[in-house]
Amino acid sequence: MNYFPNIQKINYEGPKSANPYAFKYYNPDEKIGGKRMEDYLRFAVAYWHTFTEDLSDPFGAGTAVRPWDKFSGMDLAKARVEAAFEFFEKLGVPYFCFHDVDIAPEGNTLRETNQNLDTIVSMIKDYMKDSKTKLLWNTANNFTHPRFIHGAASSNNADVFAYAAAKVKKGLEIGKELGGENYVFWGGREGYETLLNTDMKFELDNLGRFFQMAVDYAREIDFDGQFLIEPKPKEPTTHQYDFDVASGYAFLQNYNLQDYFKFNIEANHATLAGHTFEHELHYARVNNILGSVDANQGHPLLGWDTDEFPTDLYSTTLAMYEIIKNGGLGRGGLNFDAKVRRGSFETEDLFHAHIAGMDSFAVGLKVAQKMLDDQVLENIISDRYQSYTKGIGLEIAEGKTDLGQLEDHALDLTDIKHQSGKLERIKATINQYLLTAYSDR
Ligand code: XLS
Ligand code: CA
Ligand code: CA
Repeated sequence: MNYFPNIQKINYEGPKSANPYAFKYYNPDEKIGGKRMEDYLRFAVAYWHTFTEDLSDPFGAGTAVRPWDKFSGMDLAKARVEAAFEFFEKLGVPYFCFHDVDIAPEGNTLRETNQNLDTIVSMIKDYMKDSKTKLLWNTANNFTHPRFIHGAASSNNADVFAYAAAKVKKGLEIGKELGGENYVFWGGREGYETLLNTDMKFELDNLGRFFQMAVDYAREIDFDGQFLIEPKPKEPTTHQYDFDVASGYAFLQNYNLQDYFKFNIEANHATLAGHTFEHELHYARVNNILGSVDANQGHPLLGWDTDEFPTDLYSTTLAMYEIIKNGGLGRGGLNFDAKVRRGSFETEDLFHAHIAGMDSFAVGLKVAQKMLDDQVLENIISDRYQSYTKGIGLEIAEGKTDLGQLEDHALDLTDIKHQSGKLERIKATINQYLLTAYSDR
């Protein structure tokens, strides 16, 4: 069946195109910094937002009109696979991502659920044979079902711990079966509402054991996908254990898991944690734990996870700057963990949204590469830290000083010379790069 009969393959037509079904900036074969755009950006479609999301919100029913809505149960799951591969093909996207519950309905028991998964996974595998779209990552949804009311691996209930572990086991097997390049752990309910009934230390120890078992099982079945932790500070629980990259990294080091995990950084989770998107990317990059990205954006006026498609060019530029400095994303990619707004209920909006997101990151890539070629921020930063290139500064940087020596240096210091941080000039320069990157066309 043809689910998107009015839409042809989306091609690159350039910035002057008025065709809404064309890329204006994303040109897969164009080389940026010596690499094809497609290979740099490694875009992925999120199965849940694009094929299962109904656009309901806490105050209103779903609005999405989808051509597969007429089906239910396993027929619906199969229709979604057909629609998904048609969508991937038309969008020309190299990757997709899913949770177990996105692709197949749950049965009455986990045994039944796994049978449903087997049917759909083998169907997906067949479709993948004729498709260039690969699996960026899959994950277990250990948060939606009421059994996860008090958490999954951090639940007070051992049966739930076992259930969650069994779902991860199946997820790793599916990842291996479909050649997944990564496997994600988002701690949807791994946190707590109140300390008044919570044994935090025990829950953290259990989480550590849970991850260790996953590491061991991946090794046992020879699954070589990169493990990724996806931090989020709150929502659904008040306090989430993987608050941000820094706290997730401290957790991994505490439980001796740091060699097995990198991070999947979501823009909207960064801002919920009170950080910028680029802060989280930067922190991960300098610690060599930047794995993959959930490319979306939050709403500046709303305090929750709005998962909007990324259209803010300033943000995509600063994000791509970090990604380029990281040498790319390796096995990771840019997954659109983003949903169309409730008012954008038509099927075509799914294409418009992805085109907007892909074009926005393509612009970010191009502008960031140009800034790096010209060493714009590098020159500003090295100039700003120049006091550490000579004299006492050089000795501090080389670890050759002690407090006594620094006291000798400081006791009679009277004129400490500062230089301006020049923030406004820097921002004006970035605007200039943003506005001129395409002026040669
Ligand atoms: C929810 C998360 C989730 C993860 C995968 O906020 O973003 O969708 O990416 O479980
Ligand atoms: Ca996410
Ligand atoms: Ca989110």
